[in-house]
Amino acid sequence: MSRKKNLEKNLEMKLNKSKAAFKKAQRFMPGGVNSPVRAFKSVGGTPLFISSGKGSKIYDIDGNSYIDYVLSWGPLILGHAPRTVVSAIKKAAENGTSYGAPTKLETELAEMVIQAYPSMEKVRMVNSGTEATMSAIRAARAFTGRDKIIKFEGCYHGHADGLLVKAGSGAMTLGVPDSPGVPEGYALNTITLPYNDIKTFKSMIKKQWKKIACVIVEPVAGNMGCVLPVPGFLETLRKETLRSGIVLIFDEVMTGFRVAFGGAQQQFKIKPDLTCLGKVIGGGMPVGAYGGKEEIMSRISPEGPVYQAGTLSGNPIAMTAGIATLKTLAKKDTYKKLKASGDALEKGLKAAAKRARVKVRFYRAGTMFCTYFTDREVVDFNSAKTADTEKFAGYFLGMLKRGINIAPSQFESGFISLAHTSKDIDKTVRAAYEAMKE
Ligand code: KE4
Repeated sequence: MSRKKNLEKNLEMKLNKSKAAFKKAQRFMPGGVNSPVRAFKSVGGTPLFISSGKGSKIYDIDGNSYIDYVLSWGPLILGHAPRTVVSAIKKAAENGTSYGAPTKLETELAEMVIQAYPSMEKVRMVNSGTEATMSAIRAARAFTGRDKIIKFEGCYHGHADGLLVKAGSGAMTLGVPDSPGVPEGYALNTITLPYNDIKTFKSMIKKQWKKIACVIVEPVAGNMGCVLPVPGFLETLRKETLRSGIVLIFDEVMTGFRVAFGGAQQQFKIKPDLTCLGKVIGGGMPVGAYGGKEEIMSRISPEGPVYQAGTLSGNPIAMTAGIATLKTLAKKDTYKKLKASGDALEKGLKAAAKRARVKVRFYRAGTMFCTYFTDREVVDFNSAKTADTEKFAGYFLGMLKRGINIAPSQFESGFISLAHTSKDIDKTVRAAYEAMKE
């Protein structure tokens, strides 16, 4: 039996109710989940069915509790069920959940986002990061009249067809579909390059710039674990796109309000033409947003001809949750506190690995991080894939049985919230040492 299976077998945890719930869920939903990563496929075991969350903790239906570093994949930077957000949602719900007509709440959140992201002169609210990136790409194609896009291997921008494309083997790195159901034609317009590879990027621009509408990038990559941009990478993207009239899109769905209040663009002082946001700006409710230069955004319907719409876009409950969240984040010392927690966790986890004599590489950008089980420097998808996923699965299960919930995949980022206490972090570091030693 594989290590993973073995570990799962002797997980001294009561998971009977989650097991039964998962069995039933699989009868009605593909894989029993509404988003693949939740099914624990890459780590084995039964996915936890959650009954509630409060602060830094989540509770499963078997009564087990966990300090949570998934935080709904990023949105819950204030922790679970923060009082201010929950009470604001309750109050707003009394007035109705959606009108399909303008409300002042949308303007309020839009103004808060634009204040935090000065590169965004105009913004459109949508319901997910996927909608944000697919709409931003459409806006870039309309603005430039060009069809091709450049993305980077290991970056994930949601599941729109043209983005489920991997690097083709061809010298032109023309895309090939990365999922059944994506037509060849879509893939051919997507060029996928290695992340952080400045040379390859520059030569591609030289060859193809006339056909390229936009470059879309995670300014800190959070979907192959956590990979930082090497010095000069983002600056080169900005310089080359500016020179060739290509739209630079920063996908800050994950980094927004996480790497810093003003996102990676504030941290790295780069001004993109368009920015995509999500996760944190909905405070746990479904919100995405895209925006940027007025000359691009003014072409979006109904101001311009580029069509994009959404029944629940900007709905009052989601706007209320986002406004309450950003108001708390805008308070003095919030990011000082978040940084202190991040520093403590990083220091503790590195020390735990050293004491357990396990080779790991730990990367962090603000409140997002990743522990890779490899001794190789991780700078792109290929180096991320040198991580030992079996070792990671053992670590994941070892943390779970010690009451720590981390992302169930080596190629995901972890997140810290304002609700995580130093006690939580001490317990996490102790558990990590024991799980790694195991
Ligand atoms: P959504 O459509 O899932 O709201 O956003 C897509 C998206 C776009 N851009 C970036 C940088 C993202 O990280 C995401 C979504 N992130 C994943 C986490 N790896 C969401 C978790 C999931 O798919 O269940």
